[in-house]
Amino acid sequence: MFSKNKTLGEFIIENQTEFQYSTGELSKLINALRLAAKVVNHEVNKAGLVDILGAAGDTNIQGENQQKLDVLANEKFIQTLKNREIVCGIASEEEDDFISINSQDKNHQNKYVVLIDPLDGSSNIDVNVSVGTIFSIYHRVTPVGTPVTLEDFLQPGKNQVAAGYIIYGTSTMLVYTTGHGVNGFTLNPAIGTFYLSHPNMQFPETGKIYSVNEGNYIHFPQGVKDYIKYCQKEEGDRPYTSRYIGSLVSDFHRNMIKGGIYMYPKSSKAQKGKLRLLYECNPMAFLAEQADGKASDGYQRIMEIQPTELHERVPFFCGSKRMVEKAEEFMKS
Ligand code: AHM
Ligand code: MG
Repeated sequence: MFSKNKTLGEFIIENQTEFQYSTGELSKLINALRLAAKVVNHEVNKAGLVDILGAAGDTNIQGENQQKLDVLANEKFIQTLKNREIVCGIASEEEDDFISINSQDKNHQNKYVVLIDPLDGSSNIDVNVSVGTIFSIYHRVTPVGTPVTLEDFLQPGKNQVAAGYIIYGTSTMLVYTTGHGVNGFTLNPAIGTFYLSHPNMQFPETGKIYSVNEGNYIHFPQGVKDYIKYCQKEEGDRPYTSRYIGSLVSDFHRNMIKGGIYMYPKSSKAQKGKLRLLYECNPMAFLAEQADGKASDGYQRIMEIQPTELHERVPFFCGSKRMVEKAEEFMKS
């Protein structure tokens, strides 16, 4: 189908030279994520066929009911990264604490930590709606060869060396950036290979889609209410259209292709919003900026925020540059 297109494997090798001091470690790490993505994709796709649906009974640190596939995806990504001994630490939205790898081994030279939301939007699985995996990669700040510490994970998003997502949609795609633009690869399931199908992805400068859970409207800050009314007003290129899947990766992916804004503001019910800075907002913000878009908490750049805890939440406005700027204008007034 995409026989003329580059495979993800080929693309990774070709672009390895982008990193001046690269030892190939980051390439290997992205390869490991690609492998885990294929395994999880297989599981997600058969979710409708086997008795794997429903809550696993556990609740994660945020007090949410974990679905079986969350647990499974979490295991697959962590296992793959551990087995390949490719990172020195992992933090997952589904784990209370970070995981230190090979911390006893003083010869362990791995430099990178991975933060991951193994299966975001998992409440959509039972109804056959797209879900995604989000990942974020940082260079550790503590010395190589020592056990990782919390400090290695609590870095502002601007320190990310790579970030991406896998969308398990009508087709499965892996979209990622290493700080040199955003590229999207589509999985050909027949042969299990990702092909470069969306080179150099970019948000249109503005768009006509706004994505927000309007069920929370009365609880939103006045700035958000006013911006929503602005989106709905008949004037110029408005009214915009409302599209909300409730699956961040899917809403982001659509808006990046078509032009739009995604918002998860704070509300009187949730003072810091819902989305997690480290596992969801920072990686999406890095992708957005690399794709000519913008990501903000309503007032400042997401990637400037200094995290203070692993599972910190933050209000999130992300998408086409001009639309996010407009939303910020309303927030400020
Ligand atoms: P999750 O990490 O528990 O899956 O929650 C994150 C998801 C996002 O994918 C989505 O955009 C948002 O939660 C939807 O939340 P809501 O149902 O409150 O609109
Ligand atoms: Mg999530």
